[in-house]
Amino acid sequence: MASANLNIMIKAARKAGRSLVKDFREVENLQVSAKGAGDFVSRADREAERIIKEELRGARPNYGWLGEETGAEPGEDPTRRWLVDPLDGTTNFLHGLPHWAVSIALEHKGEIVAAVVFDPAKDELFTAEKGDGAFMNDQRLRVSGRRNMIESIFATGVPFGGRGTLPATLADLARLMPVTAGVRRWGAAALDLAYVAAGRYDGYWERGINSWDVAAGILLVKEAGGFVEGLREGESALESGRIIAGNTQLFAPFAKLIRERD
Ligand code: LIP
Repeated sequence: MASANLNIMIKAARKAGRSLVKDFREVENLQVSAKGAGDFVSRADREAERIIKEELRGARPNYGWLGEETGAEPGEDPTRRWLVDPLDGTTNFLHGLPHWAVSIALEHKGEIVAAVVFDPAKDELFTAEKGDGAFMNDQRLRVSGRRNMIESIFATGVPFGGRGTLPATLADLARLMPVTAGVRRWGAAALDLAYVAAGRYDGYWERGINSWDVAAGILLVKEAGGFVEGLREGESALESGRIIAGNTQLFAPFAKLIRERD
């Protein structure tokens, strides 16, 4: 039985999703004009965040806010905060690739307690509340049961545009590729984590990620029986910008391999 807060989050995600689907159809027509699509997607992103903010702050005006497009705003209640990425997978959206999501998380006293990751293109709604499990379209989620790295696939984000984390990520890939069934780089961290929770990926890691990208996905993985940590033991995956997530059996060997460099 979803709580009132989770129902508010689902309503906001679906309303923003309807707006984004309409804009996504337009983007596909804009592929020919190099500049036009970029500006159009920025407007789509901001409109989605406006919709979500209106819904969430209308229902819970005293909660704090952190959104990718509008930044941080403290609330009268210092213990609760929304973390929102209105369009995770922006570059996919820009290029007409149907792999992007709305990500909404509720944080209470520094811990994520409710999560929604909505993929309108595939009509997959991932939800979780602390202690109540993780679901996709009301189907209970469990992380995969794979025990052997060589049978497992992992997701990550490969830095682009001169980001300083590229050498470390390439070194990760050089260590990981020979001992796994492969790596996927699909460009949306929220969905990468949702897919770990759903058992589609066996693990995910990324260096240089924003809290709003992963906040909801972190709870999905934990509520589906997986593990999530920062890149260094004891480091916060939410605040450090570096994350490792995996299923129950593989998290330890996977994290050990990624941490070899650090
Ligand atoms: C994206 C992340 C992805 C990362 C991209 C980008 P955005 O978020 O979800 O995992 O590799 O560089 O940061 O910018 O689409 O919200």
